[in-house]
Amino acid sequence: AEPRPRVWVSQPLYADLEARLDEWFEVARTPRVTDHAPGAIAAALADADGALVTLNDRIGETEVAGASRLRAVANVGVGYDNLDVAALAARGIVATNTPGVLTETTADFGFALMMAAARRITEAEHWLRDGRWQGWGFHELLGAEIHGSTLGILGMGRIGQGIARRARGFGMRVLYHNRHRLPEAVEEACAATWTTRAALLADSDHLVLVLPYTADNHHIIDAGALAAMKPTATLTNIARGGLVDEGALAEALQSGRLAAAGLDVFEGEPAVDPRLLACRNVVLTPHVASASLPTRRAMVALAVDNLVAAMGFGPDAGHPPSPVTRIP
Ligand code: 8YV
Repeated sequence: AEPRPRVWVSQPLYADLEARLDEWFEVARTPRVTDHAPGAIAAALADADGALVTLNDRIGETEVAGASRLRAVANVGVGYDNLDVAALAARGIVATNTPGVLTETTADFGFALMMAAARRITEAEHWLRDGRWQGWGFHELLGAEIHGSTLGILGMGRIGQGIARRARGFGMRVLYHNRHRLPEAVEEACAATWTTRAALLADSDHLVLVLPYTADNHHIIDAGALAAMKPTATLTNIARGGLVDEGALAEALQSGRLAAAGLDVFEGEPAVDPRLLACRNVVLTPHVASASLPTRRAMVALAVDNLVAAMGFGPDAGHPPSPVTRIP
């Protein structure tokens, strides 16, 4: 009999969902990538026909150079900047992601992080825990308003639209900027108005980043962009750390050029820039915006569906539900 295709699962996910892979494949499992020696991804891919990976796994030219059997890479996550899609496509390797299933959970978190930054929630808690609460203070820990303020959304895809829908219930005015303006019906459904990037920076009281990270938008929020924002504004990033010049942000937060920030993602994560750690007025979380059990399970289930289908098995053989590259 034909040997079964081999797939590599780059870190333990959910055993019951991964078990579906055992129906079709020989499965090679490894501890998470942070434990891998350099070159471990290339070695794991060298004899794999398919792979189930996460944002911990950077897969580019070097990793696929010796992967002569590799046909599909299923990413657990909607963002797939960890994959060099052009390098994969050039070798006919199908790449997939997990859009849709994490939209609402991630939008919930983005809204919470924005509110936490604006209302100084973690700063207030640290203040209390440090024993500085000596009686109710009229002037302590004053934050920025949410209701009646202007929310700016940079990147108006599924998650951005989810945040816009939430903002409506908080009585916010919603502006957005996106390469492509949304159809009028969608704009109406989330009560959001398109504006230029410059106007978005200048007019937002709270700016939220929800755009994919590409070579074109590296450090899209740099010193110049921060200088264009209101000094009373907040910045929230639940997309990718590389969108923000963290040194410039830390300086803006320290100097009072920007009121506060909420960051769930970092350029060198899991390392966090010490200049940000030194700021009081930033809420820092370890890339957890999609972290609820139902959502994480749905992401893995979709990634498994994608991998099975991309490898030519199951009911959707040849038609993975969410490819990011054109299927040859
Ligand atoms: C994931 C994310 O936790 O979906 C994304 O783009 O950043 C997170 O939801 C991560 O991608 C896991 O690989």
